[in-house]
Amino acid sequence: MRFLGYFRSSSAYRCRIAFNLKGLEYDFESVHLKHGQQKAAAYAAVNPQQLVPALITDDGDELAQSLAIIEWLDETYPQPALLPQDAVLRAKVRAFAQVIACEIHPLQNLRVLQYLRNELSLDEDAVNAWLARWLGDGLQACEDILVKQGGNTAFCFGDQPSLADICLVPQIFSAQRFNVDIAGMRRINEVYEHCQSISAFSDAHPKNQPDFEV
Ligand SMILES: N[C@@H](CCC(=O)N[C@@H](CS)C(=O)NCC(=O)O)C(=O)O
Repeated sequence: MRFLGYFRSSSAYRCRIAFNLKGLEYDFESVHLKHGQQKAAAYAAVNPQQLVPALITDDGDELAQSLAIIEWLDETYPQPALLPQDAVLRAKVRAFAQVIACEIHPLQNLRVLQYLRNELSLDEDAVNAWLARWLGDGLQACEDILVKQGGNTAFCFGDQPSLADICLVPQIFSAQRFNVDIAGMRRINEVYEHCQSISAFSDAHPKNQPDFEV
């Protein structure tokens, strides 16, 4: 498998955690987002949306969208399962993942921040206020969902890692990176800390990637 990503991309980070949880090897190719390599013809031919990550399977199929890639991995390499057996719990895990992937993450994406800075001419204070608002509100919703769920398991939705944890950990990394204050969100911080103690999560951290830059 060829995995095309970038160390700081939280969508790629999700996939790295999934690979690690399943013990899968892959060939990594870095797509340098700050250098605009996602817009180069070679990458756009793989993913016309010009966003990372992308996965090229051993059969040559080209997959995009981190949640679709992770579900493909889960269907192709079923152990350990990343979605619960129970249909209701599975829907809750998917909903939580989508809160992050569909509602929070798109508002912090590089192209969105570039638009705010370059086309709307917002200064850094305004951009930071944008990030604090949308990441803060979004992660507060994640906190409230997990508290409502019971809030007493090792991972988001039980004692096994799932797609929910795979999405939560990179999103908390992003909040830290953008200096969004989430200190009062006890439950998501607790799950994050627990995940950091597991090598599948810690090895996937951006600082441990071959293309890491300060
Ligand atoms: N929903 C997509 C999001 C992909 C995405 O937005 N990737 C970001 C990095 S996390 C990207 O490639 N940004 C490049 C840009 O904004 O130009 C997924 O889950 O894969």
